[in-house]
Amino acid sequence: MSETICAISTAAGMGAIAIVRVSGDEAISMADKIFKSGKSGKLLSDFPPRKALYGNVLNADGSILDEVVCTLFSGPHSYTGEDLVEIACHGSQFIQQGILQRLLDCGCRLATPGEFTQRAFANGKMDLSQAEAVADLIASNSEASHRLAISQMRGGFSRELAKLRQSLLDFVSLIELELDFSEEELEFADRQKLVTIVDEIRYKIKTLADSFKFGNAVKNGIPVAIVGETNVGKSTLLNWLLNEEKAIVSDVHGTTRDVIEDTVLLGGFLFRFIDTAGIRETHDEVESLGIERTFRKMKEASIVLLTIDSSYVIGEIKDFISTYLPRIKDKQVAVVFNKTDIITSAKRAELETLELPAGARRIFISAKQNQNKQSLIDLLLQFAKEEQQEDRNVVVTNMRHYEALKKALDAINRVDEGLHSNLSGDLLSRDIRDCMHFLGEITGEITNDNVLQNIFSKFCIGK
Ligand SMILES: Nc1nc2c(ncn2[C@@H]2O[C@H](COP(=O)(O)OP(=O)(O)OP(=O)(O)O)[C@@H](O)[C@H]2O)c(=O)[nH]1
Ligand SMILES: [Mg+2]
Repeated sequence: MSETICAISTAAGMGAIAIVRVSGDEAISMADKIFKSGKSGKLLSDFPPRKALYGNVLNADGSILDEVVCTLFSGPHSYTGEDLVEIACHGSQFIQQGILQRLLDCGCRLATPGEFTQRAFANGKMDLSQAEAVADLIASNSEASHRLAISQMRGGFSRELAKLRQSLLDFVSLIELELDFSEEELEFADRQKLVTIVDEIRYKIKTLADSFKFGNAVKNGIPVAIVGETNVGKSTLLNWLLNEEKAIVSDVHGTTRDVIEDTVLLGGFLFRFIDTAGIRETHDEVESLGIERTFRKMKEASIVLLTIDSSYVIGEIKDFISTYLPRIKDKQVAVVFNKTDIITSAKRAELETLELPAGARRIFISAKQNQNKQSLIDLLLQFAKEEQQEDRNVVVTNMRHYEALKKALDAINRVDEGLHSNLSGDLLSRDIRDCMHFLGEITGEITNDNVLQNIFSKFCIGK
């Protein structure tokens, strides 16, 4: 017996139409208490399910609260797997609250965030990774994040995990069969064949785990670190890219002391621009901590904009580039010559011919005078396309899944080592079961209340 819950599923505030959802054993009988069909005055329960019915929601005294359309889905053929009623009413907040209050008076309870989806999970309508994808879909803000969320919600990732778990199960069965017959010293499993199977499984888990870098960039924005010496115009550049006065700009060296970041959608890609504390020698403790963060962000980024004040003397620019550029490994790098509005054409020619290490791109801008922005954006888009050209079937976008995959990978690595060192079957079997356990955590086959609460509390109410 499940408690019947209700919530407004549409966005808070006034809209043309709002939807109130009711789910649980008594959803239909409660709806019957407040809703009568338009002409005939029949009850919702008089009609077959999955039909939209026009009618009225009545106040306790029988007067009309609103004209609505009610849709009935009887369980298990509903989103939650339970009886579910959706009442589409006019979007006045007064009406929405009025309908909700009528339901509460009938004994319904307000749903907690994500409770409808949690019930869908509990009733086997979807696994946990699919439920999480529902939240991602609602939050998706670019073509790519939308594509990944849809694919995960439709079960692409779940199927991949189910295949892996099945291979592991077949594998562990063989080993455990051997254990049952250990007295007879039978070997059912050809060790060499097992090594091949483990290699395959390991490769697949690793591919999934590796896809997280890409998936995370799609969901949270491709991280672009803006780094350079103090006062070169990094914060000005950030504000310029975001079209917003996000960071404080001043001609005092060391203005930015902490990381400031925000996302913006450019040409269909979500970028996360990260402004950092300028690099210089300092005895200021807070500033030093800020500079440490600069290096950390630089390491974590996919793209680095090494920003230079073009008006500095050429020797200093060369020193800076040759000190810091080699430290930026495995990333897309652009040396951004800023403040081109205050340099001579001779200086510019010098900077244009300055030797840069292979792979680093060069671009001239004036963030303050709004010069050459489109070229910078084009360059960023080119980087983004290279970053995201991966054509994977399944991409991991969720940190929880990534953590579980890493643990599964450790476990399967132990199995591999075990096979090579002739580890006994019972120890092998334990590591394989560990690996299955971690994969099961992703889909929710293995879970606990804390994990569930943590996941669903981040949902919107009414979903
Ligand atoms: N002429 C000119 N001045 C600029 C340009 N970009 C930034 N500035 C100026 O340079 C000074 C420093 O700019 P910021 O954006 O605060 O520099 P920053 O690199 O963030 O400095 P820190 O946070 O101290 O590391 C400000 O006075 C800006 O107005 C530019 O393209 N041309
Ligand atoms: Mg700054």
